[in-house]
Amino acid sequence: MTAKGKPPPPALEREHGLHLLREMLRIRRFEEKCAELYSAGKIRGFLHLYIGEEAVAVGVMQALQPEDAIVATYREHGHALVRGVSAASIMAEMYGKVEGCSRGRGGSMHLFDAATRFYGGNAIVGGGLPLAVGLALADKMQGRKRVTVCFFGEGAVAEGEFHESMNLAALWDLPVLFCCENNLYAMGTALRRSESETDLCLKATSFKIPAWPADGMDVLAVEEAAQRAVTAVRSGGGPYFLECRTYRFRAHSMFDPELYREKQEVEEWRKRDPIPRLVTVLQDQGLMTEEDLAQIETEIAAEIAEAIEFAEAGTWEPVEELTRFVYSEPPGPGEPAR
Ligand SMILES: Cc1ncc(C[n+]2csc(CCOP(=O)(O)OP(=O)(O)O)c2C)c(N)n1
Ligand SMILES: [Mg+2]
Repeated sequence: MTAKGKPPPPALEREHGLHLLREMLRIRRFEEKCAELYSAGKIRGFLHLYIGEEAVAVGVMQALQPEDAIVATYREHGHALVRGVSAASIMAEMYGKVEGCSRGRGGSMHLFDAATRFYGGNAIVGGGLPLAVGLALADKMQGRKRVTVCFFGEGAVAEGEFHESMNLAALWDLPVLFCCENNLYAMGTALRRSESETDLCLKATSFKIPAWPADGMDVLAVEEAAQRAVTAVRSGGGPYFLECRTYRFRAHSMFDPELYREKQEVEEWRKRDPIPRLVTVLQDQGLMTEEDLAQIETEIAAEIAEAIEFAEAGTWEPVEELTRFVYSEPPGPGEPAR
């Protein structure tokens, strides 16, 4: 037991530590490349980077099983990558090619992959919360022991959907983990300028939902908190709220001049970058060498290069197909009416 009476965290194993580092680096390098491709006009539309926040998606995802479901926001490239949606199909989606995970129709904000139960990619602030509650309700009604994790920014707490979703999840004891990625800003609006109560865990407990904060810049802390939360939800404890305190190092999107925060503040948070932080832990514990790190970087560079090649070689949807999936199609000969 530690001085505070908490059991010490389990020792970090080399393979697991390297896995966490690889996943965070995959997101970082993938998105750095996306920013370049955006400037080159290869990726168009909106692009919201997760750089700085990687520890949250990577840490939480460790606690999930393949049968669990994920709902995320428009800042979701990292969540999709870690969940197992291929870098190639994500890149093709960003390019708008048919080979993309949403047939090139969604772009950066609408990644979707039924096979990994990755239910978006939602562009509407707060829009994912009722979807997650619906998924969890279906599981509960059908007696399945699955968990739905809903990632959303702290900006969503200003939306009615947040309050409605929290209320129903608590009232109906639904197996949903609300994971709030509190990066302090909703576009250019600081949390303290828009909310009278800035302690988000207090908001959750007002719905009788257990709530805990976690250091969102420390992947090990997030993983530990997520394991605790998911275990509680899976064992029938109803919903749970995890507030991951984090920071985005880049602008809100590619169109943001960042006039609402001081450069000094960004520099302070950069000192807590989750990637060098884990590198230090792994090196201090003798779990990783410089060669390991170089090898991980080489593998990631190859994965991204292949993803770009795949997207470049992809096909544009023919104009005559553009109205497909917009209206329901009449049943074919012998098919039942839809
Ligand atoms: C209902 C709705 N209102 C406004 C917007 C415009 N908008 C896009 S992102 C954003 C900020 C959301 O901030 P937050 O939830 O904290 O997520 P973050 O971008 O920080 O990850 C806003 C207001 C929107 N997409 N949906
Ligand atoms: Mg935010």
